[in-house]
Amino acid sequence: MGQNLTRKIIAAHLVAGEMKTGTEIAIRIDQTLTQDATGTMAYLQFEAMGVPRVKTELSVSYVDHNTLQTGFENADDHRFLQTVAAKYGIYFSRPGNGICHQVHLERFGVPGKTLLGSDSHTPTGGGIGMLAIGAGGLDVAVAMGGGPFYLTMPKVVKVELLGQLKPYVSAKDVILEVLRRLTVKGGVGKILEYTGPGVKTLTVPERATITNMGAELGATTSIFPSDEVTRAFLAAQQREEQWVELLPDEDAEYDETLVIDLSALEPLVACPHSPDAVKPVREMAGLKVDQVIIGSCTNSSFTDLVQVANILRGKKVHPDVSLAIAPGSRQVFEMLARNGVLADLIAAGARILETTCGPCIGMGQAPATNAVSVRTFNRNFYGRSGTASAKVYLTGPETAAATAIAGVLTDASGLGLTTRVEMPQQFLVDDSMIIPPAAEPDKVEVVRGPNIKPLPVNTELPETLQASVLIKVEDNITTDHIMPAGAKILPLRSNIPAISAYVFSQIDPTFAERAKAAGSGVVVGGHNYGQGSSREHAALAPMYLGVKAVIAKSFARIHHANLVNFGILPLTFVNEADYDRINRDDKLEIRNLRSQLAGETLTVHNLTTGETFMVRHNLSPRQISIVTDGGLLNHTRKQNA
Ligand code: MIC
Ligand code: SF4
Repeated sequence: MGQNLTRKIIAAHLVAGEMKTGTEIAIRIDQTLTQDATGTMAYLQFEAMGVPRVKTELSVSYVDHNTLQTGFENADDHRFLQTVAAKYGIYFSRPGNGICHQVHLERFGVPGKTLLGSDSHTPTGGGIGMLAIGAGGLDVAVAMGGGPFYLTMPKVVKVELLGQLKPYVSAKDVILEVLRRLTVKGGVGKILEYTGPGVKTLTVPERATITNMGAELGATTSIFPSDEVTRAFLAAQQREEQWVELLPDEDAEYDETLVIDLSALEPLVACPHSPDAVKPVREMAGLKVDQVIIGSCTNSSFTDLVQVANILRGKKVHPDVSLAIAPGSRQVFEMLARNGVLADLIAAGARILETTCGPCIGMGQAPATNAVSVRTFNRNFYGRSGTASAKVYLTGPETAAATAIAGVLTDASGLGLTTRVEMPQQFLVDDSMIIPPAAEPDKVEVVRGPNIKPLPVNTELPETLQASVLIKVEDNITTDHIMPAGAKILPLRSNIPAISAYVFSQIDPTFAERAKAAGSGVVVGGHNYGQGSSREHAALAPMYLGVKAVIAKSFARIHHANLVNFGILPLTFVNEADYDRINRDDKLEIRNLRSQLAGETLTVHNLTTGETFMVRHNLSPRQISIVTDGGLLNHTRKQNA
């Protein structure tokens, strides 16, 4: 039987393990990317490793998240990132150059290469045929130092695309349909590989929209083949020489199959507060809308915004709607300015924002109390917009633009669109906002502002672990619940003592105080605990507050890895009914931790109720030593000593 594309790329990069589904493998990483909100920590960790220069083929540091400079903190971090990049051999994409995933696709992505990024939407690169995976900053730091990336060998799902999208249906609707079918935990342990005759009808930016938002399935990543469409994209970016054809074998085997008829799709919307709460726009049409925002790494490409302009041209934004538009990159922005499309957007009444993540991560444009906000983004988690009472709906650009004019949620099928926007033959290429590493790195001094605090280090796990249940939460808790972002908290990303005060603050503002007082704590969670972002702060800050273990029904991939990296024990219930028998403030005890970890299950004593229950760990021997040593940095230090 033939091989699928995913297995071909993994095989070409495999450095340890066997490609057996569910077992731990390690792969070589060709490229890395970081963004500023996770990057400061990643580079502090890289510095701690003592490697003089990155060992990857290419590493890029982007500034796109923390760009609202309401105090010195973010600007200080940018300066730190720029000097670290110069010193250690990393390309630096300046603030204003665009969102990391959009710029990486345009200027650096190469089919068949592996990309590890400290951002969960790194799979955007799958649109160009890369094996692009999101991870915690520490894993990315290790990869920059030349170390492999460890992951569980995933199942490969064949997503067969048939037919062709109607002019008013977009790539966003394809991924919303996948989310509707698989849910936010349906992709855990899987890679989605897109195949079939429908693939060639989608441009690279459209493919990238689909692989980008595959992150919301909890998937390891998503990937498209590299074909003539990919070649045309690279040629338009003046990088045709980097193209290689990459296809699955004709008789390739897959673990599962999903068939999607593109011709049958209609405009879809994800309702509050989850990307998988998907319905046809038609069913929700007429809902009064207060805000529309178009942008983010999912839907801010040149073709997306030209389509938006085609809908807005000659019309005005509804008087009750605030429309904001953030182009995804400087390339997109400048092209819109030069061909006059920007003028159409301005004339319609759009508020044009910087080419950054912006409102997607709560950096400005928080909606009004109880407002309905329609966004072309990928996440609508509770509170993420900055307004807890707001209701955020996720749609494609056509629906968003039509809605901005009508003032109510509007199905784009009635717009009379007859063609889809074609990808340009030539993009405007100007890399002057990407600074190459210094020619004389020894002369570069890394500049650290007062907001950059040293990395806290964990201690070894004790033989008998005694800890109080600090909080008990339900299914699908996101990292935005655990460690919120937004304009107020994000500037503290390089200051763990300060940011830790906000852990779980949206659910229980007393958490941080109680955790500190308890000294040693446990978090109890439901299914898919820690879904969403790659932010390791959702492990690092709880660790700083004394959290020693998380007992959940199941975990999201990146958060599970981050817990291990910082020495917090991730455990799952053997019998899910035991979740109901634990209460906040119960005292739990795990005896003989190391010998129990040598087996598959552990006994937990609930000292408060007098009951015992069983938990499971699915850690490899390597991960067991990392976690018991108090995290990867301690573990590495111990091994080197
Ligand atoms: C997000 O979309 O949640 C973020 C902000 O890009 C995060 C990274 C972060 O928290 O810094 C992600 O997706 O990993
Ligand atoms: Fe930025 Fe939003 Fe994309 Fe995260 S999802 S990288 S915050 S645009």
